[in-house]
Amino acid sequence: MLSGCTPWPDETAGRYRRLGYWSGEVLGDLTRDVARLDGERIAVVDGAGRHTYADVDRRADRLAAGLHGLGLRPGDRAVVQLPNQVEFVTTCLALFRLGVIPVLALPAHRGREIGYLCRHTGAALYITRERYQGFDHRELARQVADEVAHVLVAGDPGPFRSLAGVDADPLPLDRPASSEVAFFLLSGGTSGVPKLIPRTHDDYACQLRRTAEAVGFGPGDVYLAALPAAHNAALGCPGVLGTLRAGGTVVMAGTPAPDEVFALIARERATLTTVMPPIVGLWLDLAGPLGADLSRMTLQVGGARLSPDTARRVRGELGSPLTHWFGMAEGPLFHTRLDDPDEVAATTQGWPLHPDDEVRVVDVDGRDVARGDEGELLVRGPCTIRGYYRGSGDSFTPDGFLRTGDLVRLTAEDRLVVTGRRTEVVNRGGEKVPAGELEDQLLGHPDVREAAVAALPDPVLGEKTCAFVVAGGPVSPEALIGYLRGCGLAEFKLPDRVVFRPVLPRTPIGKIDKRALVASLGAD
Ligand code: OOB
Repeated sequence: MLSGCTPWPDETAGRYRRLGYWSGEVLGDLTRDVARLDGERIAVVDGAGRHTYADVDRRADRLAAGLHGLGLRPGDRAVVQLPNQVEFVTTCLALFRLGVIPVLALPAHRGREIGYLCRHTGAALYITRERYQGFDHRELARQVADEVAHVLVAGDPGPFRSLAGVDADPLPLDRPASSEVAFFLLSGGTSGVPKLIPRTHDDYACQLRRTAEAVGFGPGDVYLAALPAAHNAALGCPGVLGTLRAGGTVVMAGTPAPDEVFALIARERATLTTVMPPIVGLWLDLAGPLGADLSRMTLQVGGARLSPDTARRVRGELGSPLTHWFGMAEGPLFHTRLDDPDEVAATTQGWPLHPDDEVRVVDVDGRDVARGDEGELLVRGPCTIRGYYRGSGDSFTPDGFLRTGDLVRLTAEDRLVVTGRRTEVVNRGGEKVPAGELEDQLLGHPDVREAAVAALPDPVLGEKTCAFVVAGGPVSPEALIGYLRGCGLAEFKLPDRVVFRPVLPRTPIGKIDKRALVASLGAD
């Protein structure tokens, strides 16, 4: 396994293989069979058109050969920042085939995150697109150009190399081992800078297979990618990669904005999509007025707390089947079944995805709590990683359980109910803002003496971000936001509110008392 990553113990890996959970499949092969047997079938629909399995598969082979010609070799890393377009798929497939490991950045990431990812992974390559949602990504490319050997740009490359121009006759390439790292996802649940999550071919193929089974997804199905494909929820639950594995069609939406997606759902007859809770609320409000019929599309909802009331409205008002998911990029997945009673989907996150997932709920001392009591969720299983890339801190127990940082309880039927969080992350409707990362950035401002970031309740997003600041000079909220933007922080990490305080309250052991800070807002 790639150095810096933690393999599963031999005995466990052997068992997962013997039981067929890990079947030796590699992700570069996802499109092979359909491309050969039914090549004219549509694999991907995006703003540029309809792309067949044969086209996608051929382009991936040619890109892999072109990258090989640039000197890329198995085990190299490539930071990939592509929005929902066919190049996301062909690039990932090409890298998988070559054994080069994509590091999947979100389109919203900016210089700070991209620079960190390039440095931390020692990436040889940065792949992006010319501009997206008004932002010129070649600007980012300029900032990281010294860190990587090559920059490839989809669209007008400016001073860089064009992604489309990397093209060569296919080469015979060694198939990577299925136990090897296929790609890196970014953590959403941990505090501090995003941790890198090495997902192997074995564990991810297992996830793709089981998630497709869970939602009854097959070759006749059409998946609408409304969230960024680089996020685990849209990538592989079954998402974009699981759809290709099943022989279905992926429809790439640029954004989950109702006017764009409602038209796509109707035109392409989408049968499944994944969204985060605020989008469900938006769609509920606008489907009627915009005359959209979503009743033939299953809604897979997860990423943040889904209010029971919103969940109850889905079947009644949209007529769509609803499945409620708890997921993490690290691998743990729980979900409600499509034949569960509506109330189960409204009030729980269901059962673990895999029959061999081991689930514990523990107190602060790591002891199992009584069923029904709240504690931290620990998970171990065939789709859950055993360590982060280059440093796991105390995120895993000595016997390999991931400490999720989420507070949960189990119902009498062993279904999961998420009740809160132990780690300091603000969950803005599914977009995760690590409090520590934002605090560190704020403290970099010369006029900020102390900073504490906390979540405030929000009717739309569930939570929003509030920065409490002790100023050491004349500084305004607008100036601080401008400063943070200048640091190259992704837009979704900028605080929704900045509040100045003369001092920050402390707990008896001297930690900043964020609960008291949030409570104090009511008194303003
Ligand atoms: C998904 O993955 P991440 O890695 O962006 O975020 C994981 C965190 C969890 O630790 C938890 O705090 C929160 O997101 N979360 C939920 C939730 N689902 C995730 N909190 C409350 N209720 C839920 N249903 O967010 C993700 C990955 C795959 C599928 C779905 C979501």
